[in-house]
Amino acid sequence: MAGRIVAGVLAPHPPHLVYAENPPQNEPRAECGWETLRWGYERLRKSLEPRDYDVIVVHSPHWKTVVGHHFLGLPHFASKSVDPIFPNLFRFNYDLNVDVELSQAIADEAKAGGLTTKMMTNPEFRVDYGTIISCHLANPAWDKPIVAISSNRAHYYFSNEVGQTEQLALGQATARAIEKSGKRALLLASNSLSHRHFTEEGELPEDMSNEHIYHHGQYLWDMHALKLMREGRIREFLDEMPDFIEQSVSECKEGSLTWLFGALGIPTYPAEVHAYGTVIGTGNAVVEWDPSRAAVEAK
Ligand code: 2X7
Ligand code: FE2
Repeated sequence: MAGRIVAGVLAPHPPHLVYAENPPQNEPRAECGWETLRWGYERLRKSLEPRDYDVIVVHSPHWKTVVGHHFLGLPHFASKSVDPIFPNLFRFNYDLNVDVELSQAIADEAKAGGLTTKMMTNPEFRVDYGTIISCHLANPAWDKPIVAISSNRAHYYFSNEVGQTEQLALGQATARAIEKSGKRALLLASNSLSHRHFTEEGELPEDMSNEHIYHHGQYLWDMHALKLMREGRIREFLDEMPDFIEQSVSECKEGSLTWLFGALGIPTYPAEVHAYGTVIGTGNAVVEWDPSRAAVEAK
């Protein structure tokens, strides 16, 4: 049977969310915090429950590669991941399995489509915190293998438009490889939306009296982006994304969400917004696309 994408999710990775969940893998302990977003992830997990899947494919802003798109290429990685900016919040002992067969198949498909790719086969490689956090919040049981894809710097070295073209092509290659694999895949785009953030942390990180959107203009951009997602207007969103990136310093510049749109075939059906909230002033949303809705909407 042909493989398929069971869901595509915008699954942001602020380390604060894992910190506030207090999983046994993370060393620091929290009292509470960022409930709106954490409950959004809870709603996402409930929504995914009836749809079984074989593998999680995640594209992360914090594995930054200059030459081409890189893929984890060994079956197992285990180490401690420490957030370089927030070591007080995130020191996470990870132990994860990789679906190397699918990883290689996506890399091959992308290469055949003209992209530069590389498999990461260094057993000492430290998996980035974006990959770990999005995977943990979507599936805290860690009972599925993952495919992890790096964030190529084409947006930075060339332009937002060139980066976007690359990421759409990578997404399309991802979808083709999944279809040929016969596997059911959950896709995670790990980026935040608006991304201007505070430069000083309060005494207690989870003191929510300090948490708010950084700037009204950023909030307006986030609400506009979410409106387009909820109305299935992704082609328009892609047309506006270069401006969104520049004006809201959006983490979409890392390409994860554009990759997801490429993999989903630029959806025209409505997305489900499970939550929107800020973390140190940045805008974050948990948003799900269910491709089975494409058929329903087409009727
Ligand atoms: O990496 C991040 C992020 N994207 C958003 C908010 C806070 C911290 O880290
Ligand atoms: Fe980030």
